[in-house]
Amino acid sequence: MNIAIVGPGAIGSLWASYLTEAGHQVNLWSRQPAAKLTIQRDQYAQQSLLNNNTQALQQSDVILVTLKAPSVLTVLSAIAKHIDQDSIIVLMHNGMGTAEGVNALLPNNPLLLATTTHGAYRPSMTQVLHTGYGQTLLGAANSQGELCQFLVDVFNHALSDVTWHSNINQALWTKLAINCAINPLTAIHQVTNGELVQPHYQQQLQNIVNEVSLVMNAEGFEIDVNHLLQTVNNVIHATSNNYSSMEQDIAHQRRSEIDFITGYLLESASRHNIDAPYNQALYQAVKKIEQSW
Ligand code: KPL
Repeated sequence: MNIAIVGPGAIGSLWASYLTEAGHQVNLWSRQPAAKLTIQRDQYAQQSLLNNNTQALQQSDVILVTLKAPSVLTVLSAIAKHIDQDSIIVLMHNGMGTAEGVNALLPNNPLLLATTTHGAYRPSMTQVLHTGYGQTLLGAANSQGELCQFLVDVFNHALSDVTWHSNINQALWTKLAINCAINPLTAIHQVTNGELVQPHYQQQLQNIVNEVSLVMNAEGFEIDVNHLLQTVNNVIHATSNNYSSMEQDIAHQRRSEIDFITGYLLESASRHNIDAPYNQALYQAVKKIEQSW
């Protein structure tokens, strides 16, 4: 297949590399001006891919968007004129709230949402390291997307384990809950995920997760608060040496995904008339840091 990767950061480069290896014709769309970009994954041979080629983008059967949530609509609006209405759009990022805008921008395209637990790290512009094997879930965000379940086989063949989720929003909400718990705390205190096992953080995690589970229940997802807290703690243990993406954004004075993580939660809480003071305080603390730059 012809596959475009829009926003080849760590996760995008990882998929670009595996999809190329699986025999697909992969092209990139990035901030870099070069007509070709090189990707070298782990110890494998370099791959040279077309970059910012409007014809390749137009001919793409699948457009995998691995941009961070705050950039998704801006970038897709800028390149919408080069996107064919039959191209399947797949959004893969932390946080929620971009699908509505993309559906409005490209109403005829099949739209899928994905979430992955693969770990990837980009030590330089041309290198990507696959730091942890994980799972990828894929599901439809519009009726045309419901017809694209076959993509599971395409992606699974390139980088397993990929499964179809008939209610992808439920999976995305669980990932949102994990990010609401881990990301703002690690960003504000500039600590690794593993630091959150300390008792004073555990109390805060409990408060955050209590509020998130109220909102999730109001959204129609039956969620057990203790189970959710356990899931958060499992992720903290599994990624204990990592700095969360929000920690890294704040450390490098880059705009974080707070509006699409805690911000998204707070919007939903307010729609359901639920008070979420702990999450509200974390949201404001992260915003205050961003505004101080
Ligand atoms: O998704 C993550 C992130 O850093 O954004 C977690 C799961 C918290 C891992 O660090």
